[in-house]
Amino acid sequence: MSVTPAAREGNNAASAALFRRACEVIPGGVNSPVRAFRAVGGEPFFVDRAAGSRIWDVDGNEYIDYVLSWGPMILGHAHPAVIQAITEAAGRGTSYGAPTEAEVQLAEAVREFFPSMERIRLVNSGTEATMSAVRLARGFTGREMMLKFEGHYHGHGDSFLVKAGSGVATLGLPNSPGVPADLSKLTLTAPFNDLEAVETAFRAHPGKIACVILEPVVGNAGFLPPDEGFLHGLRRITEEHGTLLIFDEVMTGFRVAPGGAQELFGIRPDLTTLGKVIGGGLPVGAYGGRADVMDHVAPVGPVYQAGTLSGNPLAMAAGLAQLKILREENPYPELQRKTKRLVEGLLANGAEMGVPMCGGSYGSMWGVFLAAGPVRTFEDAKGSDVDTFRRFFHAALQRGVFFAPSAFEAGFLSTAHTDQDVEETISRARDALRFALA
Ligand code: HOZ
Repeated sequence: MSVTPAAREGNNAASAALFRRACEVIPGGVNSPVRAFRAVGGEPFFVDRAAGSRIWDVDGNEYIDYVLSWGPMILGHAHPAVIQAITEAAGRGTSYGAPTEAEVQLAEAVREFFPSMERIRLVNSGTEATMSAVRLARGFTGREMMLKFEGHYHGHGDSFLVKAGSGVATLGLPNSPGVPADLSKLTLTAPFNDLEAVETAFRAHPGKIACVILEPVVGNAGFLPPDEGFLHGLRRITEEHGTLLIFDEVMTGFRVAPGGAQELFGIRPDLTTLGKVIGGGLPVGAYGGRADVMDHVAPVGPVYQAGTLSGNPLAMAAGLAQLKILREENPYPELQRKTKRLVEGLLANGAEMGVPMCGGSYGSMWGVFLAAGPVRTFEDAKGSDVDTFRRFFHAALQRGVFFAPSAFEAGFLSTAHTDQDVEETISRARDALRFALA
């Protein structure tokens, strides 16, 4: 694999030393595979601190951050109101294992943004949310199969590790050992944006499919928007077959629009999963939806799901503080304007240098591919120029811009990113692209 030398060349000794230590005690030196930079080569930097639109590594290098903890930091890093809320909550104790008002408040706040989530169960991660939603769909319908889309990533639950996106795609692991074959057989897949393939799956398995789950705007295979009519088509097909439609809005929630993709495209899914933004950077997930379905969850119903740290008071405080600001300040038009400008600038760089590039954004979620496009499916995404992307990624990092370390991940923008940050990024990215092509 040809990549540029390790990023921050000449000034990465502390990160390199930490990575060597980490590799001795942590598999691959990281606690989540994409962080290891395997898709782009070289070694990850280790973070010292972050504030606003910036993140600093332990060698003192500063980056404009478009990863933003993979989405949660919509107000930027270390927003004072969020930090204050966490600090105050911590002073009252860090976990109780008994209900609190803050859990009710967060569930109510989420429902204001997502009216389809009539009842909500709070969990600790997006993975927990999706696993629980699928179990619920199976319990509610009495059916065992589920349908997902190629390149979509719904966390690392067993049933989802079939043709998954994100790190699974990045590392070229189509499926994961350790997932029982009998379970994988229950996961059907279809290409994204292909309603005919979905119809075919339903014809082949009549009365057997409990749910269709998808990222309505994909972030884990790069940024892939749905074709016009695709989501409405899924809604129609699932209704016809008595199958639950699950929108995994862990990435899109509060990002593509305040009320996620369901608001943007005007669809009411049966169940929704959330994470990231609702925790303000602390570990939180949620699943929710139709009351008659959610009332099958224990203790009301028989579908079991539980968690010692679910509804953790620190996470509730962080999430509430963040959602309060989103509701009161409505930063969405500004976020959208800046994100559009960023993508437009990156694409203009490509055009200037004759590099085939395409991309887009909704709200503050965005992505570009080194491909002429259109990129509509995971197969299309895999056809993009990943080698040039690797060199571009490192060249950008060396110029102080942190893009996602994989061609198959979406980017984000926060309210802390200024117009100047965006223009600076476009200009540094122009230099980085020139270097990557040289
Ligand atoms: N699954 C995340 C990207 N879509 C990566 C999370 C992480 O590595 O922190």
